[in-house]
Amino acid sequence: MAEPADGNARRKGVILTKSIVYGNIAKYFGKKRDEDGHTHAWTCYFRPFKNEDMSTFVRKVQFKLHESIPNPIRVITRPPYEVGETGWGEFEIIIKVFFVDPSEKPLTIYHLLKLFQNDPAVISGKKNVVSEQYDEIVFTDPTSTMYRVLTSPKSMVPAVRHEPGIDYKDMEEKALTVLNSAQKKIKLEIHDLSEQLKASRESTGKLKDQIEQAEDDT
Ligand code: SLL
Repeated sequence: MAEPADGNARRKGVILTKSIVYGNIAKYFGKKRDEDGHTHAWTCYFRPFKNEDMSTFVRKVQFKLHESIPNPIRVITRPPYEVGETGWGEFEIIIKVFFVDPSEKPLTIYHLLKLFQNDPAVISGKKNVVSEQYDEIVFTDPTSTMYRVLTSPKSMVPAVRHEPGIDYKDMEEKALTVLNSAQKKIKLEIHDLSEQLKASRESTGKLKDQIEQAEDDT
């Protein structure tokens, strides 16, 4: 048998993970639509937890919808990996993720499309329903090809959209200032609490002495 080509060789002992989020958002129309009886608009999505470009290692994402929906198998080949539809009912969506290296087994995810929620804000149409899950894809002994694309700077570095007029540096600094002051506040609170703990330990000690004294006296 021929030696596998370099890209197919497995990196034994290597484990790489990618954090993902999948699920759906749904919006109630506020009524049943006359023409088709549809009540909701929804979007089902598969996306990175961090803002990275998953197309470096994802070849395509297939969403298998309910048969009552025209064209129920939707294949999305580039981000955002999502399907938007309208309808009236909930059902299970099968999300299948194919990787750039075909020898990497596709990942199958089952997501229950959620449209309804017993919450007055949702029922009145003021709030959307969001049903999502966080998960991690674990690549064990990835092939050299997968290793390369999973660790490429393009897939690791957050793809921040640099909108003109937005000062990201300033936003980062402000966020850091908030974090620092929160940290200081927590430190102070811990200090206060440990003082309180010391004081109550002392008073417990005193009480114990008093009890012992009282017992001796009887
Ligand atoms: C139910 N078991 O009965 C489920 C099936 C199917 C939802 C729900 C169709 C939309 C369209 C649609 O919303 N199907 O006709 O495009 O609740």
